[in-house]
Amino acid sequence: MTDEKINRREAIKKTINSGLALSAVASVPHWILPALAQGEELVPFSDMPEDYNRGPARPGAPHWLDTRMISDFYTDNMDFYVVQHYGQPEIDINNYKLKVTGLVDQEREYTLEDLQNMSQFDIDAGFECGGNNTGRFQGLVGNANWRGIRLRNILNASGVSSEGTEVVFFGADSGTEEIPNRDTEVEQSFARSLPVAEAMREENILALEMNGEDLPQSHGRPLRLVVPGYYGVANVKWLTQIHIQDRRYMGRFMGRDYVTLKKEMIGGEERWVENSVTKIQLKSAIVRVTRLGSQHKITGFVLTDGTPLRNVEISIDGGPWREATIDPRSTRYSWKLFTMDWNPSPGDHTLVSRATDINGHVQLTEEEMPEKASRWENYAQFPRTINIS
Ligand SMILES: Nc1nc2c(c(=O)[nH]1)N[C@H]1C(S)=C(S)[C@@H](COP(=O)(O)O)O[C@H]1N2
Ligand SMILES: [Mo]
Repeated sequence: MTDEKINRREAIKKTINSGLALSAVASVPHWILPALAQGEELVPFSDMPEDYNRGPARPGAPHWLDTRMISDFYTDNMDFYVVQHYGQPEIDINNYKLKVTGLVDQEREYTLEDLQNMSQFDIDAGFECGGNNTGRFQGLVGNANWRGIRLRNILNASGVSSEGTEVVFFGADSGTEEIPNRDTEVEQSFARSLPVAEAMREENILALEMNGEDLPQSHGRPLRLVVPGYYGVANVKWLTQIHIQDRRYMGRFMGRDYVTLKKEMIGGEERWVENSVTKIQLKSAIVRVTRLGSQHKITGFVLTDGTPLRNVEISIDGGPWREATIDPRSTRYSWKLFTMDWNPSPGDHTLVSRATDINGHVQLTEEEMPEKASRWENYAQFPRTINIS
């Protein structure tokens, strides 16, 4: 590992582990406080099973966060949620190649070393699975620093021809798909696509590193796409091929799965409309309450598609909305952690948060949400219940 890499990793680790040492310093703003400061206790939510415990991630298996443990700006690589639909492919790093094919002036192939020698940048991006929901207490979520190559540089190196409209990203993982009403099945790779204009956004990254370490196997080693501001499904892991074509890509994860089916008004007519899950919908959720003596603190996260946030507010027991404090480390595409101090009376309480963006869009309540038939994109306000003894 290069010195620069070690220094970056240490700097990121520091923000993850800085906990106890800092908590002793009174002048440190409370948002910096770690997992659990000395004498600080986690207060259980009454809407969670008493024995709820996610435990550590297991190699190869899906994983979600125990969101009560969210306290660090960067989610530890070992704890970041893990989702894949065809299992995790093992890639032989020595023979790894990324191919760029299709409607380009020059098809290309890159070895891992070629990619590592290209100019790098890094970006903070947080995202959730399009299927994240209240059942898992919003645990399919995480925030990390990604480092790698600008997707745009790779596309420009091949030169997208003028007929090219869609960029398809193929992973090394595949699975068999049964064909309905035909006695047959086919082997399909995991793949997603973006229109060329979206693919050219400067923030899109082909990530080689996550939080200062080589990309872990479970998060797409050695290379993954991250599209900041999009749901997790866009972020193709174990990336092996980028293909430019002149049609929409209709594979399973664009055309059948991760398709939101909801009612919309179309020119004055009520219609059911299907759309691929793409940009993150404005969302906040309260995930953690801690207590130091009688002083309580509420913590939550906000996700956006990159549209700046106006504020996030908390209402307690149906009372007035009060603005929470947003972690100043937040960036355009990171998650935004927020906190509020609270001096509760003993008894049962309901806590809920709502985010508002600069365009005045307010996170909706469950009742206000558009009528929806599919299970994707769960961004309604999430009321939590808690008993204070
Ligand atoms: N190659 C590949 N990439 C994939 C997937 C997959 O099944 N195969 N799943 C997607 C989905 S649905 C999500 S939510 C994210 C999860 O990324 P993570 O496991 O790094 O958190 O990966 C996306 N990228
Ligand atoms: Mo997902």
